[in-house]
Amino acid sequence: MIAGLGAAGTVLVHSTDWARAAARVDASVADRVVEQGHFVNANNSDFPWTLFPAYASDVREGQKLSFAIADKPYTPSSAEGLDDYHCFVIDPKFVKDGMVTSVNIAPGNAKVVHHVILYKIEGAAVTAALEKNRRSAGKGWTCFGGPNVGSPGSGGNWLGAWAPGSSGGALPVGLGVPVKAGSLIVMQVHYNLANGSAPDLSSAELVLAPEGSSLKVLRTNLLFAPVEVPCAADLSSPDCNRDAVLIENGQKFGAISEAIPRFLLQGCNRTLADYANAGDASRVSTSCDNPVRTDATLYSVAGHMHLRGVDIRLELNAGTNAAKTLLHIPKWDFHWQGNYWFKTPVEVKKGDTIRVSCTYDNSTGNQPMIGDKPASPRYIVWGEGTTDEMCLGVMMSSPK
Ligand SMILES: [Cu+2]
Repeated sequence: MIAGLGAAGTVLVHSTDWARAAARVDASVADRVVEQGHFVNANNSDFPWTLFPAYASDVREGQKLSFAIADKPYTPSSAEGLDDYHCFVIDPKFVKDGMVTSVNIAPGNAKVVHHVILYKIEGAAVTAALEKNRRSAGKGWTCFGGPNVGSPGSGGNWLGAWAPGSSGGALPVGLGVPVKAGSLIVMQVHYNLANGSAPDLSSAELVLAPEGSSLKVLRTNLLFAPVEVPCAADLSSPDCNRDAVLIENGQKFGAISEAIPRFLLQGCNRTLADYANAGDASRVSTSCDNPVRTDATLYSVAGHMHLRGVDIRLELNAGTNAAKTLLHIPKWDFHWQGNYWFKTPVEVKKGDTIRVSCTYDNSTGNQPMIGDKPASPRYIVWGEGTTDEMCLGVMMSSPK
């Protein structure tokens, strides 16, 4: 049995709902811009982004598909640590190939839901996902990093995502995320239990383009940089030992979590020596030039770090005369992970680079709260836990 299929049917999208959503989102984002002065572009001149949902006026009539993680709430738990990543399988019953033009994800319980990612499961991965679901009696499975059913990485299998600050909704006019007949959707929910557990019933709503629409393909790209953030130089607890942290993460999140920090250093031409002199650890920076592999049009950018991140930047062709800042959030807030849609989409070419740069504050006075106590300082590597860190850029683009 496949858990989680909610009511699916043909209904029209009502533009009044969208207008309300747009007003609410615009107001809240605008407030934060004023309060925090978050956004700076390369020349401090024109505000390069428009605020989501930029395309809400373009409400297309199509088929709406609604589903939830399951038919009853799921209560997260974690044998080790504070994070439960759970993958739920949904059969959307796609009988034909199609294009998704709107993705709305509704986190069920804000106390515990830290992100939701919808993955497209196609081809051989369908069998693997059904088998994992069967073995869990339809309850889904623990899934750090992704569904782990052999589907491609780097964002190619993303259908949509929600994280604090996301607003979701209609995609830009003329674009859609392709879905295949017979494919499944895995809904990965990251539950953080730093404030205890609580039942959740997250859900999502997709709009499919009417048959015969000719839309360009929109896809998600992920950009990475290594995360190597030592403790302040005057600390020497076991938690501040990188090797010990890697072993602990391996036990919590599987062997791949020990390998990822090494892959990131190699892929970005870095060594640990680049991160050796952290001082009081209040400003530890990292960056990586990610190659653009195909000519494409960029439509949106987003940044992702966890609780110790303070600054994130995405820059096209950094260090050249043609350098262009795509996104800069100089006062990072975990609740600011939404997509920023370019007013004018940005053209990129094969051979260009996109540098993702992150800065963290791992000083003793800036440790995240676990319940009512601050966490003890530790060496931070790339990891799935809320108290680990990531340095991730998320873009939506259309290949030429
Ligand atoms: Cu993360």
